[in-house]
Amino acid sequence: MKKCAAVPFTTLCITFLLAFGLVSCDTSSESNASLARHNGLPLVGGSAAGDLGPPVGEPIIAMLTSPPNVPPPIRRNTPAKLIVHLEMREVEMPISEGVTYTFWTFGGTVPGSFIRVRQGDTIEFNLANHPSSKMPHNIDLHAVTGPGGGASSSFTAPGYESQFTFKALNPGLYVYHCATAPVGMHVANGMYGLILVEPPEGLPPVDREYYVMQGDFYTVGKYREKGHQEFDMQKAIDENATYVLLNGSEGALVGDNALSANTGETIRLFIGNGGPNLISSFHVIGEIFDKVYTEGGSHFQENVQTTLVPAGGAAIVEFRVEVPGTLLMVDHAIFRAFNKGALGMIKVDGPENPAIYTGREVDSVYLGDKVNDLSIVAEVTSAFTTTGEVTPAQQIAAGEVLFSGTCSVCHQLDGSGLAGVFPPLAGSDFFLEDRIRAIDIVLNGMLGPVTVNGQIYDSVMPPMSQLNDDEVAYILSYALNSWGNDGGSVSAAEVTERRASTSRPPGAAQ
Ligand code: HEC
Ligand SMILES: [Cu+2]
Repeated sequence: MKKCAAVPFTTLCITFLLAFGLVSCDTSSESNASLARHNGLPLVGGSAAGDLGPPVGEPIIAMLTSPPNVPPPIRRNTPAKLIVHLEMREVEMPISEGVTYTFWTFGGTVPGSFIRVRQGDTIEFNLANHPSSKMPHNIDLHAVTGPGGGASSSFTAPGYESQFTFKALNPGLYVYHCATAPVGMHVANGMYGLILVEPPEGLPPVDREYYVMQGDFYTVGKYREKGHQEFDMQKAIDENATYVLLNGSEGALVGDNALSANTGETIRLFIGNGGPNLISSFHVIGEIFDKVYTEGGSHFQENVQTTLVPAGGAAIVEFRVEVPGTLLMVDHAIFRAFNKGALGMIKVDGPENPAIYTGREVDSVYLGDKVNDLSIVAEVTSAFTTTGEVTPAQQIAAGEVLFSGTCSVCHQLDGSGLAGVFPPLAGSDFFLEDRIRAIDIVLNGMLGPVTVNGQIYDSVMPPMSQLNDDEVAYILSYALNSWGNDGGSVSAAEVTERRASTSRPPGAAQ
């Protein structure tokens, strides 16, 4: 016979007694019931319920996938012995257009290979470190019950392999990461991924599943500064991220790499956050999450706009897409999306559904320079770095892309401005009179009255000093040679000189 220990429970028991005239307070049957249901939700029983006995049948080699792909759902109804082979490699890959970084990876990608197992499975984990690696690495899987999550059994020098075995007791979506000192540095270099432990009955069927994981990156050079970039330990300690990325690169989920779906389909995203420092306010512009398995656990919340994904945490989000167009996945800490790269796309195809939404694309409102092909900007810059020369035509082509993403919101795509508010650049006597002054305006902004073609404008242009010197040169060269303007060019060296000899207003990027 159990006792009525806690106060609210006592109250409950008393109510129970009064209602049914019972004399004892036996809750043994009730504790079973409360294991099954709590506030109307089924409980899954935690790790105590996760040991489904010894593996049944021959060992199975686990199928791992690279992001954004997810292995197919598990159809077994018995626990198995699953053999995982994962190789750690240090690889140079693009982090942005024209920018490379040496990532440390699980399986050659950032995030690392997706692992899918079933609750109760016994997992033999084989971790290899490629001979070309410079560092030792290991793995801490948050799905492991045991000290270090496997880290202490998996320390692996270059050219070696290690093995440990664990039973996946708790269902859920879990982060794994390297835990070799300095841990922060290994994580910042991309050493994380997700492991899904499916409940025995599996997850409800959906039409598409994808794998998206955020991470913050710290480079010595500024955002989009071209060439190879090194890790910056001080920026990492200061939590001053240069890039915040979905799937390890600015281009990973945009343009041709966008995720795809058709109207009427339900999408499930396995969202992770490797950190090392920043939490993610994960949001899809143009959708509402029908379900969110908060923090990757067993219960879902419904009808959610933005879900918080902690560093070293995960979430499963599901939504049905009703109308065609491009959905944007972002960290809604929004400067990260538009100035640090935390942006991905889902292209939804299908017939318009004006009863639900009348318009089509969100691209022009939100996307800025991502509508266009930024690779042209990178190509021009790297041509300059290798040959020391950029043709005027190349400069102008790169400038057009950047202008449309940066200046056209105010000065308009055709440079005509907006009467009384934004002065024109097309045929502007003021602009064409002094191209060096134009550099200063772009870098430092402009305020107070200015007369352009006889019209007075008295407004504010914010400084655009977040653009690098190449970018400012391309934009101004494009503007000088467009819309009937009479030509000329601006060089990156001239921008460098003006940046050094003028000062930005307080608060502007330097
Ligand atoms: C947020 C709106 C906005 C953006 C974006 C913007 N400008 Fe301006 N720009 C203005 C305004 C407003 C003025 C006039 C400021 C004043 O009244 O003192 C101006 C003035 C100018 C002028 C001098 C006046 C003229 O028309 O000749 C130049 C040159 C110029 N901008 C270039 C650019 C370039 C190049 C970019 C992109 C790198 C850019 N601007 C981005 C709003 C903007
Ligand atoms: Cu490592």
